[in-house]
Amino acid sequence: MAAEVLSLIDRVTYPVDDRSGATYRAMVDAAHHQLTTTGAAELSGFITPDGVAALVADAESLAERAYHSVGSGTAFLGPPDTTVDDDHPRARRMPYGVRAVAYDVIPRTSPLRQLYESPEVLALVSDIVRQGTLHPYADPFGALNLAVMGHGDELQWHYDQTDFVVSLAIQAATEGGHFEVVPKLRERSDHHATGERAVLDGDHREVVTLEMRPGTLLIFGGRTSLHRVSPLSGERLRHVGLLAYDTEPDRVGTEALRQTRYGRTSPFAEPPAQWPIAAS
Ligand SMILES: O=C(O)CCC(=O)C(=O)O
Ligand SMILES: [Fe+2]
Repeated sequence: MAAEVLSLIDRVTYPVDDRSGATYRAMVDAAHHQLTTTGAAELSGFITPDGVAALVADAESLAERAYHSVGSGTAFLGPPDTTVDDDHPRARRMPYGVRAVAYDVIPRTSPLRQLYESPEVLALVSDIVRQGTLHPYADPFGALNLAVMGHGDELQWHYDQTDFVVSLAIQAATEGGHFEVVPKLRERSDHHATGERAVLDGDHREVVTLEMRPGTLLIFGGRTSLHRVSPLSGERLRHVGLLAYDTEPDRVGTEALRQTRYGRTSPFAEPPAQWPIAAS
């Protein structure tokens, strides 16, 4: 099984099965440097074209397991700050619409799940991030998500609550759905949130679009770089795998977050074979 999933990876450029080799060392050094200087390490072509085809087929079959949440959120996540004006970036609410397939409903045979669970991918992320021993995130919903976005969906400008996020681009939308970033904006932020306000008001001069071509593995420092997924349109779904790791072995998310993002709070013990679940 493990050997099979590694065949999805371009191991000439990313020899994850030869960690002591010179190619691997140079590759992770370059990615670590890119992450610390720009806030993002882009491993383009990480997945081979055949591997992308397998991930697309898998994602299309998993899409019906997604929970669609629509609402409004702030840039700093968490509840709006009530001590500032409604218009302040700490208080302003912006619309989002996203669909998430939770880890507990992703079958063990899914190539996305097998990539997430492979020791080689965990080692690769650890070797690039360099924040001590990393563990797969212990949350039964949030450890691995397939984020599915379709016509009318978007994800508002925000900072993440974790230091880094690993995403795997699987399929691009027909139109829009771009991953837009203001690198390291938070490091320049003042208490008026001047920089954030400009971006929220539509000043995109400092916005860069990360390409997220299918097959790209992106390691992103989302706590310091303001980012969003721009509004989508068209028939084709945007598919991105979100692979979560933590420096602590047993941290989990809150019940409130489970309810908003996945529409339920108790995980399945084993991924359901059929969907929708037959009423019992
Ligand atoms: O879908 C993506 O590319 C990134 C999503 C994101 O920013 C998040 O889940 O925090
Ligand atoms: Fe994010």
